[in-house]
Amino acid sequence: MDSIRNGWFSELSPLWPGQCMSLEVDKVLYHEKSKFQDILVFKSKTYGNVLVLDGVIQVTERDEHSYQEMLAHIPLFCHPNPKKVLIIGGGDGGVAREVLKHPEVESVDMCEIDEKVIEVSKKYLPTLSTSFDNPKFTLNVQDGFEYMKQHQGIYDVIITDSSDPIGPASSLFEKSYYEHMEKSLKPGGILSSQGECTWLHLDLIKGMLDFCKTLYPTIGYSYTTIPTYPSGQIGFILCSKSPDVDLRNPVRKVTKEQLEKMDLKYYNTEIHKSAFVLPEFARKALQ
Ligand code: SPM
Repeated sequence: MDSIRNGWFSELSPLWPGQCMSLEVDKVLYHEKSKFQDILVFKSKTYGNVLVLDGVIQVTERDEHSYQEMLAHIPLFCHPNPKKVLIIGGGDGGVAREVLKHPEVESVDMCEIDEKVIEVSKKYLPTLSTSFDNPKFTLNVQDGFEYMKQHQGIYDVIITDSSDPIGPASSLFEKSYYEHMEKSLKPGGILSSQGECTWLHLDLIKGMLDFCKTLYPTIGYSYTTIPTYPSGQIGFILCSKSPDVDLRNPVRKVTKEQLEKMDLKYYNTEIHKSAFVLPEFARKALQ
């Protein structure tokens, strides 16, 4: 396997030229090609089990909560009463785990195109894939575009947990995808999507925010820190169909009791607010 040499996995990609994250490998647990992508799971020396798709780190057990919590809880705490949630992608189950921590949520539909990712995550990432048997949860192994065409005007929150814009997820970064989500959301609905990294993909992010502005009255960009994603951070595109939603100030504030009960390791109300404060180079480019 090219990505593992001398006991180290290295994440090489044209999306982050001239740099890469390396993790020391303890043991390769799984390596197969699915219908859609190359799937690798290895046990690392210091980050737990690691899921890699087409050579790119998706999840490590040690830091996954930073991404999954922020992707899920920012839109959910901004919605006054999120009952019906759709997740596109997210086959490892981590985002569904977070969404189902909200007692207001009555149903979670997930649309994941690659069944193998789900199968492998159930086996090797058991702390993420906790929701597949939850009675509120429904899995659709299907293309997200097709699914949304058949399910319009019904979701309070749509979360897109995708890989990067190369390979099976590339269409999820295009305007037509955001048009589909706009149609599938209820009035007042909110979306949150994997929004890449300001250190690496400022032009892509700017382009996405520009087309989002033409589709939604409220938009925003926030980010989280995460050691095993390139440059140590990843962002989120947020949009609401309501002009009155303040994405930076959650309408529902998480209480001390909820922090404990929901087992939140990264998200709190202060970090929600500060996640929208961008460094000057990014603020200038994206304003
Ligand atoms: N549930 C976790 C799935 C991960 N989805 C996002 C993966 C992104 C990996 N690449 C990050 C590149 C950032 N520029």
